[in-house]
Parts: sequence; C-alpha cells; structure tokens
Amino acid sequence: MAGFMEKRNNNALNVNSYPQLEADIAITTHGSDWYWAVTAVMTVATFIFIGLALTKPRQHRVFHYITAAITMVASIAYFTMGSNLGWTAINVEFPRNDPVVRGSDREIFYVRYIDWFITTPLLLMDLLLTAAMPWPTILYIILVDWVMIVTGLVGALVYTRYKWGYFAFGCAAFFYIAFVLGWEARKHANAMGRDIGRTFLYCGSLTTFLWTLYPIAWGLCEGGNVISADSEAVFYGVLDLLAKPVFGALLIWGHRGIDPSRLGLHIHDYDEKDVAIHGEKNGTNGHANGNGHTNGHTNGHTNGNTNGETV
Ligand code: RET
Repeated sequence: MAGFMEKRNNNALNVNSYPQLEADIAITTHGSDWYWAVTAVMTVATFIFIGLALTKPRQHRVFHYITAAITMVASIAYFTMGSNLGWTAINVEFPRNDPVVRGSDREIFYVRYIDWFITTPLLLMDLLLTAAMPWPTILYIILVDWVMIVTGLVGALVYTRYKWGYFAFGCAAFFYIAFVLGWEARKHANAMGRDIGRTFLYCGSLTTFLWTLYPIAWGLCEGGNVISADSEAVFYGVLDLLAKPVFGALLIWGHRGIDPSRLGLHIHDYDEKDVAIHGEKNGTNGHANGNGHTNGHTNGHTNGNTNGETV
C-alpha cells in the first residue's frame, strides 16, 4: 500500500529541479500540492464561465468571456508553480534564523507577475465596463496597473534595499487605482442605475479590499522574507481564488439582468451587419434581400435575431 501511495505522490519537485539554480527558501511538496489544487479550481471555473457564456446570446457574453480568460490564464500560471517552474533564485535582503526562511536565496515566482500582467487589466475591464467608464479612463487605469505589476516584479528581483523603492512606486500606482475605483467609477456606476450601482459596489469593494492585501503578502514574502515559500503559496493562492473565480461569479451574477447596451456597449451579432454573411445567405435565396436590410438596421440588442442564423 505504502509503495502504491508513493508512486502516486507529487513528484514535480524532483522532476523539475535544476542543479544550477538552487534556492534555500523554496516550496515543499505541500506547497506544490496546494498550487495543483488551485490549478484545478481555476480550470473548473474557466469551464463554468465559458459554459454560462454559451447559454447567452452573443451580445450578452462580454463579461463571461473576460472572466473566463482571467481564470484560464491563472490556471496555467498555477500549473507552472505546481510544477515547481516559473521561478528564479534571488538573494534575500534579510537573512533569518527561523528554519522555514533560513538561507541566502529565496524562490521568486516571476510567473505570478506574468499572470497578473494579463489578468489584472482584465479584472479592471470587468469593473470599469460595469461602471460604463469612458474608454480613455479605462486605458489609463490599465497603464497605471501595469506600472504597479512591473514595479512589483522588478522589486521582487532586486536583492538590495532598493527593492523598496520599486515597492513604493507600485503602492503609489495602486492608490491611484483604488481612488478611481472607490470614487469616480462608483459614482459613475450609481448614475447608470440601481442594479448597476449595486453590482459595482459589491465587486468593486471586494476588489479594493483584496488588492490591498497583495502588497502586504509581497512585504512578507518577496520583500521581507518573513514567511515560508509554502505560506506564500497559501497567502497568494487564497487571494487569487477570491479575486478571480469568486469575484467573477459575483460579477456575472450581478450582470444577469443588465443589458450591455445600458453600459454603452453596442455589440453586434453575426447576423446583423456582416455583409459577407448576408450576401451568401441572400444569394441562395434569390430575392430575399429585404430581410437582410431590416436586420442591418437593428442595434444588435434584438435577441430574436440570434438563433438559427449563425455560421
Ligand atoms: C505588488 C507590489 C508592489 C506594490 C503593490 C502590489 C500589488 C499587487 C496587486 C496584485 C493583484 C493581483 C491580482 C491577481 C489576480 O487576480 C505588485 C504586489 C501595490 C494589487 C488581483
């Protein structure tokens, strides 16, 4: 039995080890197992969000797709970390005596930041499109978000006290994002209607609260080397589970009664203005051109059009 169990054990740490790259402060099999568990949740969430999207007409899928992309990217990042990949060894600024953080090098998972670089702008799009913010504001917030993530990555890779300079830039960027979410976007969402205001309030508050905890985790892990690599896995993992699948479910649920056209999102379906598709269809029907024209003038919010005409 024991032999059988051993064969089934998680062997990622042995398979993906590099003699040239060793970190004294690194995840154990427990950390790897936890990363695998998060991978599984992110994968299941992705399929659920895509499945839910398919139950809606195309004009109503935008938030499902954005949210599914977020958990899809996260599942690959967690697959990487569970496999003991996507990290590099960095000298710690603060050597410690506590056995779980003792040593000169710590594993820094740079893949986390690649994930965040892709997913945090998508999370912000989910929120700011809900608040119907003007697109230049959305663009600018995303650029500031990138400043936050990239300074966090560079700070994590720097081994002198200069890392805190990068951390300070990242925090400044975060304060600006929190201000826009908590003030401008909240007011804007409220002006769009009660249900929109409420959905934004729930999802925006959850985000602002959770995002505040990320720099704290960074300070305890990449920055201060206070908690072990396994505890780091749990800390960031719990935050990511709440910030992605739980946030996503709440957002999609909040949007169940909100037509995207109310948010200024005028989305066309295939059967509306696409001349190529109409041309083909009408061609086979001989004189059925009138039909194509009437569809061409609707706004894409008429659900009746969506069935049976897809290609
Ligand atoms: C860093 C360090 C620099 C200062 C700040 C940070 C904030 C990171 C945040 C990350 C959010 C990630 C999410 C991921 C998954 O969905 C980069 C740690 C402020 C807020 C939400």
